Amino acid sequence: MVTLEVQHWGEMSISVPARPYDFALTQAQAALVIIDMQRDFLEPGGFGAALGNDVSHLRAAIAPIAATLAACRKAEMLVIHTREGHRPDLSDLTGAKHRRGRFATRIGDDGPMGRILVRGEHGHDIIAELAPLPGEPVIDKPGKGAFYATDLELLLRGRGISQLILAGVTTEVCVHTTLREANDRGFECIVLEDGTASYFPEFHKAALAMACAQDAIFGWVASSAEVIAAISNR
Ligand code: C5J
Repeated sequence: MVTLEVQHWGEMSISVPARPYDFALTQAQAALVIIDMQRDFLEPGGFGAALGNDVSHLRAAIAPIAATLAACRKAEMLVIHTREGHRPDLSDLTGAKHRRGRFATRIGDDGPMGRILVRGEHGHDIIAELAPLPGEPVIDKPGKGAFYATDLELLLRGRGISQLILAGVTTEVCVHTTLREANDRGFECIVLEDGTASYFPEFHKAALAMACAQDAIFGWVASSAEVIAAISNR
């Protein structure tokens, strides 16, 4: 007997040129996760600046992320945004995180964009260029990893997602922590090399190299153009 298997285009895998080898992207099972593209990290006067960083380094990732976001929305893929930050009473901020560092300004203090890294403040929100659309989940996370103390995993599993396209900032901190958390949970991850950024260009480079070392120990790395081409040329 001959059986015909009819597959929806989204269930077929598309080969994305990537490091260390091509990534088989199954669109129906993939989500774009944009990590912490918040004013507090990308604009002067926020958390990133309070830690002594030059925030301008992160802005190069905006255009590649915006292009990937547009392609994923067009393909009707799940898009998830995350924000690092805390409750106004700081009850979800550990003492260790609060005390860390020797700078005068800390999480919860007043800054030019409101209280630093506090939910509901102007600085805590996502930059206008990448603003979530109604219906796109926004995950508020108190830690560096997007899985820690959030409902991200529940949400992904509920929608049958097994592959993540990771973008955002910073490459070696919140993106990498999320990559590692996702990998241990069985998700296949592809990190956008130009859709992630660090205050330290050398850390960005090293973090990407670590992500895909040892034949994809944590996952794959690809340019936004390669991912967009794969999604768009279905
Ligand atoms: C940092 C983040 N760098 N989103 N947070 O503190 O990477």
